[in-house]
Amino acid sequence: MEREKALELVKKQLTEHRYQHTLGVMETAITLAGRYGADEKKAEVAAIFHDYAKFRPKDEMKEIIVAQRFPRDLLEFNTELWHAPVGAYLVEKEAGITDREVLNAIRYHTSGRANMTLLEKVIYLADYIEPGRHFPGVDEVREMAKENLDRALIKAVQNTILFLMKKNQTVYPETVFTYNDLINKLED
Ligand code: DGI
Ligand code: FE
Ligand code: FE
Repeated sequence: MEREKALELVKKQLTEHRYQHTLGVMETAITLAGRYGADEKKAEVAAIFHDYAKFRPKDEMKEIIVAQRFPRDLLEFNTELWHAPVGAYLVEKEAGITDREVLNAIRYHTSGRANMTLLEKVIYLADYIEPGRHFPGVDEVREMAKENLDRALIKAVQNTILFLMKKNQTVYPETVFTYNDLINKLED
């Protein structure tokens, strides 16, 4: 899909702030894709649509999770996790995106998963380090992302888990699987 058409579709779904975040993720994802050899066009489309479902009503998201047989344990964890798999579903249904790699990059952009593809890593990391993000540790990950995609990704996942723990929040198992898998594969 053309960039302008995709942006037009997604703008209607988002607040202005979230739309600006989306533009940042798009630019960052294209840069990372170029740097690490992922498909830049797929990175662009996945980035544009990654938060498509962010503002859907919770009851609508819940219905989709049940009807589509997404992992039921999602319902027991932070509702913030829901927009990723629900987004992948709605982007296919409403925007006509059928590319599985793009849809999976959207689906796993919040938790990650074991055995992430290059495109999934690019989108996860771009979401974390886009220029509009301001939180402790983000600059360190930005620097790491210039050198080593996996190391930067590990740092981002670690920071996310630590952030959740400090706030006494639960950590979704898939997020822990992501972390363990990346550590196990790390070559030093
Ligand atoms: O949608 P964004 O804000 O751009 O970023 P995101 O899709 O990475 O969502 C981040 C939110 O999801 C943040 O509020 C923390 C939450 N989150 C991420 N991983 C986990 C999580 N919440 C729980 N409970 N468990 C997780 O593993
Ligand atoms: Fe998100
Ligand atoms: Fe996002």
